[in-house]
Amino acid sequence: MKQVKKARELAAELQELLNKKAGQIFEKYGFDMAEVTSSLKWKPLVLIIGNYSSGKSTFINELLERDVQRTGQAPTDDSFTVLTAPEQSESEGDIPGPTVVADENLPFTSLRRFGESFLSHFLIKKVQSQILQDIAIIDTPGMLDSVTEKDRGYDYLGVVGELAGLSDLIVLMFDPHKAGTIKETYHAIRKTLPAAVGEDRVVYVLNRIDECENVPDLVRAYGTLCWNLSQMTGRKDMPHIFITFSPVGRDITPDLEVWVSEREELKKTIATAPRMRLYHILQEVDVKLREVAVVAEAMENFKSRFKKRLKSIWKTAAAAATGGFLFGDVLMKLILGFPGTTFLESLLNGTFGISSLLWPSVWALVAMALTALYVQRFSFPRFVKETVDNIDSLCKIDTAYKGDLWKRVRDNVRSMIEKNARHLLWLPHGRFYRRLNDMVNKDLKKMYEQVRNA
Ligand SMILES: Nc1nc2c(ncn2[C@@H]2O[C@H](COP(=O)(O)OP(=O)(O)OP(=O)(O)O)[C@@H](O)[C@H]2O)c(=O)[nH]1
Ligand SMILES: [Mg+2]
Repeated sequence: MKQVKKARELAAELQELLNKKAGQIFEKYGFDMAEVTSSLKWKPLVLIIGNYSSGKSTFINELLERDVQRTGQAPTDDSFTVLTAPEQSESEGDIPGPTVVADENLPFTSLRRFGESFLSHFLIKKVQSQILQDIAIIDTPGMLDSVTEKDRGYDYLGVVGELAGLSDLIVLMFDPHKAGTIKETYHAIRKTLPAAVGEDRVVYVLNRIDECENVPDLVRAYGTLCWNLSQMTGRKDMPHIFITFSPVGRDITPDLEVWVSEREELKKTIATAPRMRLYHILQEVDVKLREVAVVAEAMENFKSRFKKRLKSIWKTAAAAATGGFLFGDVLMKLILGFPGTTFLESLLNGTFGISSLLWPSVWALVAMALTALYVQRFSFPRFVKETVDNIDSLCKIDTAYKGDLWKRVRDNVRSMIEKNARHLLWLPHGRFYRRLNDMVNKDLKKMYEQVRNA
């Protein structure tokens, strides 16, 4: 409870910091602050996915200390159910999918794109329960090898990926019978999860181990799961796998007794979701700020390169203006016979007066104006085109991580320069860059520290 309160305070603090220090910069570069802060909405989410009948709903009922979700040996759930506690004035009940995704105060609006057929398999279930005051748990239909997308009528893996992106913890549940390759599981982990979320939010569970006949049987199931996971995730290290079973209503033999505490550990891990959420928000904000900082850096390069080019153009312009000043009227006199006495002549024969400066000044101004026109009409557009054609030269990539950041923002930078090059020359990109870096290195670091101690 204390952790939840702390999490809320920190979320508010982070929101304020972002608005105050980065709001203006995001706006100038056309980034959507709401995209970052939308994850601050609502409760921490725990997503439970896995094979059918691996015991997802049973585990949820155990967490809620109530029989809320239906359980059974055959594939039971065919819906994505978000379980949460009702607000103080509300009573228990269901909210259908279309209403859920239409509610801007909930984080599920992005699920609208999965269509009617999905929405009829999506709902919020409000249930009185202590744990649901602080977190929301999503129960999902089990993964089945034989079921194709067409049978389901919607993009199941797409939905899992989207929900995984919103979630703070993702529990991936297997059971000993199906620890082998399950194509859908494979796709969900390999393709959707790592792209949408970091590996640190995935909790692996080998469930129903009471059904193993003996220890060798369990070791084999565990080994198979490890092998398959390493194939799927491509990780060199093995993540911790919780080895558990549901003790409710079962005889706990001496063999099984050692694993009871593992179930408790798993439950404790679920309860850390609020703190995990803060980590994730901080990670997301961190990445976003670094992305925008890369944009600022590229823009600063764009601006300073143009300044350099302008400098050499102005040198020529100054020479042209001096030439115009000294010899413009000489040329005029040669061609038009006018003015009678040129500026240089007036200096030599001692007739110099203020009026002698008239034509030299006019010619100097003409030279300057022509240069300005040249820059405006030819030189600058050419510079913009050259930059756009060679956009990667704007960012110095010294680490693979920076390369990734650049890849994500490069198209934004290109289109900003194409559309708004002139305006960009007037923005203080260097200052923006320093402020963003400061936020990452000082403010966020301090917040990471606070979360760690929360
Ligand atoms: N022996 C044993 N049976 C379990 C355990 N956990 C769940 N079960 C049983 O396994 C069956 C499937 O459990 P569910 O909780 O419905 O599984 P699920 O993963 O929600 O299944 P779907 O909703 O169909 O994907 C039920 O009959 C449960 O009673 C366990 O740890 N050990
Ligand atoms: Mg179920």
